[in-house]
Amino acid sequence: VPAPSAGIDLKKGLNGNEHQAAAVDPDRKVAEDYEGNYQFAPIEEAQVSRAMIKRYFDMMYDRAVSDVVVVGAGSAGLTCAYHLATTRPDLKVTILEANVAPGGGAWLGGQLMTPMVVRKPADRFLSEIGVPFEDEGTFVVVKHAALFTSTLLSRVLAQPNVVLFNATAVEDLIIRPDPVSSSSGQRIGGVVTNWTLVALNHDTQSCMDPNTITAPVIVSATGHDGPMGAFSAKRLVSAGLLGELGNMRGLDMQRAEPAIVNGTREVVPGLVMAGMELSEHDGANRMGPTFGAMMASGIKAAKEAIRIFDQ
Ligand code: AHZ
Repeated sequence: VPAPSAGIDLKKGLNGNEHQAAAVDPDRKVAEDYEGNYQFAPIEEAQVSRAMIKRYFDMMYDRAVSDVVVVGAGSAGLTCAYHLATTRPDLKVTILEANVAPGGGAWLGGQLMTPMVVRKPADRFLSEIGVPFEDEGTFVVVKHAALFTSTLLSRVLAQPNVVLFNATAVEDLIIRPDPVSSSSGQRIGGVVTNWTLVALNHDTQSCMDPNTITAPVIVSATGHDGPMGAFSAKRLVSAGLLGELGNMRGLDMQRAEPAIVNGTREVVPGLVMAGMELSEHDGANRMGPTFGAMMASGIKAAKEAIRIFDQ
């Protein structure tokens, strides 16, 4: 760390990286001076715009064809993406999250309280990603759910094969005929996307067409029913691929957690369902504020996705 008021050689940049110097006048020195003369390297507005636009649209161009799309960046979706991306660095893992803030319901524990409870053996995942906890015997407690979510999110985003598009809603599924390999005669071949702010305004504007991402495997982890939740489960019903929703049952921690993990599977060819969305699909109990099943379901969904991809 340079001393306050030390001149910083822009040939090397703030971190000593040669590449930073290329963008600025190599002979200009700027001061990291907290005594009243802090200066920044020069920049033009268009450089800022182009720095974002180019990268964002390059990512969109590249991920229009992905290997696995994870819909929903809650605790189940993010765990799935982490396991997928770290186990298979060769796969293009694309996460779509309707909200601006990824994390779903995992920023807080129960009733807006901060500690997060995780039943064993799912504590192993906390250790894997480096989240500390207090051991209570059969379960562990993370001091703040946000410590889990922010750590997991940072680990996921650090993987070079992961791209996250947040503020982007899945509006529909790509459903193709597949009479050969599918007993239903159809398989899911991708997702239909739109900016969430557009998706929320379909009732107020004339048709605003969406975009698509194709992939051989989609993992849907959109949570239980709500303004956007249980998206794929509900779409499967309206598309005739599922008779009716099972509907989430009452709270029973003992039954709910294993039911969600063991039920995590390819529900329709090409579509794996994980997390609490499954409670709506299968009619499983809810578990309330205990998060181990979300992690284990995410890991199982990743294993399923890899199995399908490798078929
Ligand atoms: O914004 C949603 C959230 O971040 C996102 N999502 C929903 N529909 C979407 C769509 N396109 C893109 N159409 C969409 N994103 O999906 C995320 C779901 O996260 P979540 O935390 O709601 O679900 P989860 O299954 O990962 O975790 C559930 C946590 C719960 S709920 C519960 C109970 O009610 O008893 N208990 C637990 C542990």
